Amino acid sequence: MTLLKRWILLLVISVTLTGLTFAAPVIQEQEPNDTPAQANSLRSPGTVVGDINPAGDVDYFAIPGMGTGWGTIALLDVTASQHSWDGALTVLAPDGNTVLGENDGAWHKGIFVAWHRYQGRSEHYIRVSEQGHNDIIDGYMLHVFSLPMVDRSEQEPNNTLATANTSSISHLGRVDAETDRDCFALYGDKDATLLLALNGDPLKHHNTTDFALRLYGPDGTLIDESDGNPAGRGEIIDEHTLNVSGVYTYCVEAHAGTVGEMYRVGPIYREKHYSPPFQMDAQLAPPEEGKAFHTGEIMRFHLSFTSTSPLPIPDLVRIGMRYEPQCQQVLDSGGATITTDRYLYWSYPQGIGGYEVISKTVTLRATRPCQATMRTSLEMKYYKTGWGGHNIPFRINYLYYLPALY
Ligand SMILES: [Ca+2]
Ligand SMILES: [Ca+2]
Ligand SMILES: [Ca+2]
Ligand SMILES: [Ca+2]
Repeated sequence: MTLLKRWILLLVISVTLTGLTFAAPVIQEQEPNDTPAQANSLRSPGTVVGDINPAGDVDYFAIPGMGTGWGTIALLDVTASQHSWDGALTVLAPDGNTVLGENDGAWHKGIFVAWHRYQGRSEHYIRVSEQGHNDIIDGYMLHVFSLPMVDRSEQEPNNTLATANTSSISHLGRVDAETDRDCFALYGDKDATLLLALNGDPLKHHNTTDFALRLYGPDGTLIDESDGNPAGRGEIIDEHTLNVSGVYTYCVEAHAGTVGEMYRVGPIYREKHYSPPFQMDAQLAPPEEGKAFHTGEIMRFHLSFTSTSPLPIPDLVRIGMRYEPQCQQVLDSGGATITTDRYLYWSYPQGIGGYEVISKTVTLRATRPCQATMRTSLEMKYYKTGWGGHNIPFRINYLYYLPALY
């Protein structure tokens, strides 16, 4: 597959991804759901409410496998239960048997599993039960997220808020010494919710490191932390609502354990994956609103990308434009770094700086009557994501249709 085709494929995936919201309705479990074969279907992201009742009940939920580039985070909230609060949560492979992740740690509402990679596209299973199988949970709520896993490596030095790595969707890192601290920065809007999840043993190496996860606000003060789980387990900061817009930093530390053990960490922002804020605009300079271009006429296509956060966007960023070669001829590509028979791309292999503005103008000639659409695209490799962009329809007509003269 050519690079371009891969990018287009990635873009298609990403456009679907960007459409995800957490607005999916809360569903109620339907018994019997005691085996993988009886599992209730659950959308992802999704929420289901149910009971472990009678004692010994187990509940299976089937979630769509998203491929090995994706992973899952699940949280079991048992605070509504009048009986046991000892929930157990297991993520199972499509065979319904292989355990991918289990009880990675406790949070203040129950138990969670974080950042387990799907085995493929077949259905996977999430199992809810009670830890001793000897009590009831009368009211639990299970939240499930499916997210791309990019596992960007941390880049040292990143020990301070000032040297934090730009947060991607997920990171693999290691605490190299007891004094090592790994920080990741993201831009958050006021009133947005942030969930931070850390898997303390992503490679299943029986880690003995006791990790801690801390969140710092734009003014550098500690605003939330999770450090309650034992060695080899995860940590989670759930649904933290951001008080102001600005740069938030989360840091991973270890206060005991084996030097060099790895963790996986990443944010869920507004109930989906995080990518940086930006604005993209496009305009086709037409003669007048609603009027068509004439053959031979010059068409000017303006597009701009504006980063609206102070954080740099690392790694390859590619801005693109599609035109219609059947009726448009490119006279000036605006310095495009890649041109094909239908697309122009401007590539920024080292990424884009904070608040950077990129503006391009492409000059074309209308060559033939047609009705078509120009389109913009944006790809950000660091976030394994992109954006479908604008669709700008246009028409090109002959100069005049004269009535027949007799
Ligand atoms: Ca049940
Ligand atoms: Ca059941
Ligand atoms: Ca490190
Ligand atoms: Ca570090």
